[in-house]
Amino acid sequence: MAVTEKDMDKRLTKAHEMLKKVEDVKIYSHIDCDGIAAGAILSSTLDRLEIDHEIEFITLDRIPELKKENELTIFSDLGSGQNLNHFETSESKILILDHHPPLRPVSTSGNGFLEINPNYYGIDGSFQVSGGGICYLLARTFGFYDLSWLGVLSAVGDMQNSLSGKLVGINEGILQDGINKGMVESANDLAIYGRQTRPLFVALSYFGDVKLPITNNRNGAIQFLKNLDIPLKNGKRQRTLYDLSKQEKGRIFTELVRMMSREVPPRYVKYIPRLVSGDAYEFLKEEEYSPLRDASEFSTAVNACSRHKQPEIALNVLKGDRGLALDDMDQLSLEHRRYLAQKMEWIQEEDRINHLHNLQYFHGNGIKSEVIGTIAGMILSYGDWRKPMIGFTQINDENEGLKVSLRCSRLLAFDGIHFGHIINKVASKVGGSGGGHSVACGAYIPAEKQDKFLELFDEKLKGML
Ligand SMILES: [Mn+2]
Repeated sequence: MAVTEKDMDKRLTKAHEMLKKVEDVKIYSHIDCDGIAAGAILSSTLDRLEIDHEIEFITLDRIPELKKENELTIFSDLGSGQNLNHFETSESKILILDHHPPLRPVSTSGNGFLEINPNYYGIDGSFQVSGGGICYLLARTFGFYDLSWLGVLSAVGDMQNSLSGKLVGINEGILQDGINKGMVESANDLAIYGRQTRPLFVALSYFGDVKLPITNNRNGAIQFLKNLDIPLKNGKRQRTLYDLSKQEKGRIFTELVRMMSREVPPRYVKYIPRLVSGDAYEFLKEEEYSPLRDASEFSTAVNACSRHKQPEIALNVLKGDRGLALDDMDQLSLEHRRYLAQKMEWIQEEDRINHLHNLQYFHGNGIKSEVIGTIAGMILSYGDWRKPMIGFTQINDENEGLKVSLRCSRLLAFDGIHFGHIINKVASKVGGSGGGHSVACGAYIPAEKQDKFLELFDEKLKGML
């Protein structure tokens, strides 16, 4: 008998019943934007049900050392891909709410072990629903529709909309709940980051995927806007994308498409509109021109907290604290930007980007492993956008191994390349492990295998780009 989405609903009902019976819960959630939003949804749900709970944000490598201490243990945005045998045999009830590819067969559930994962039902967890989305589906069984905006943030933070330019599948239903509640608005817009907070010419100068004459060139971006007869300021204030009229956005769209078409090989031209526009999600209860108003900017702020190992700050903001926690979050965002700028400068001052035939890479000696991916993405616009950019750095002070992060233009993914799958294969050939999205992925490898890893990766890409 085929399993269907209805069977997932049945499991959600079971999870609902499970929650109603417990008094003491521990939540382990993944320490990234999706995982923190997932934690906020669960914690808000348990608060409202008046169930005592603790929450801890962890990296995947912590799972083997965790011990059962509570009546119910919930794993959110993680757990499906990890061995949990040491939990299955314990007295504690286990609930897994994850969207990553599952290790165990769908039939494992029973005896207080309940795993809810969309991949069991033919629903792709990489773009149809996030970890936070699954948690929201559970919250919704209690009627907590107002938590839907967190499900939208989870999906955007997990880059579930990055290839299609919009939220689809279960994500779209969650978005609709947010719209119905008057908390979220969705509109097609220019796909330029920094909608609320960045002066328009700055935002344009960071516009990525393909290197353009305005890329990393603020004066060029100012001239670009002047040529299109688009004012830079409203009175004294710099305008942001949020201030532009439909007509102004239309002019920018046309000009960006024209500019890009000149830069890319002909086979990529058909993908360009997808790079330049996409749906934007606005949180209507947040202040205008604040980073919380835009889903993409909000997810960056949450990531700044997680990358500085302060997920509780983001959790408090997500649960509604707009006082002290928000001040702390702003401060961390500022530190985060400073750190990135400093490291970017360091890479560029001695031209630390190395080139192989089919890829480019840099050694981020001393760059925190939490941000090596972000840096790889930023440095891509200074290298060759036609090839993936790979960054290496030490996993941490105690561990000799290397963390590897890859970023590339979305054009390569539109053309059918999935770097998450490739890095998984290459990393395992050198005794490491890896995976992730088509355009953003990573791996852990033994330090002495770096050269071999690069050689195999370069070889693998031969004829693909
Ligand atoms: Mn996730």
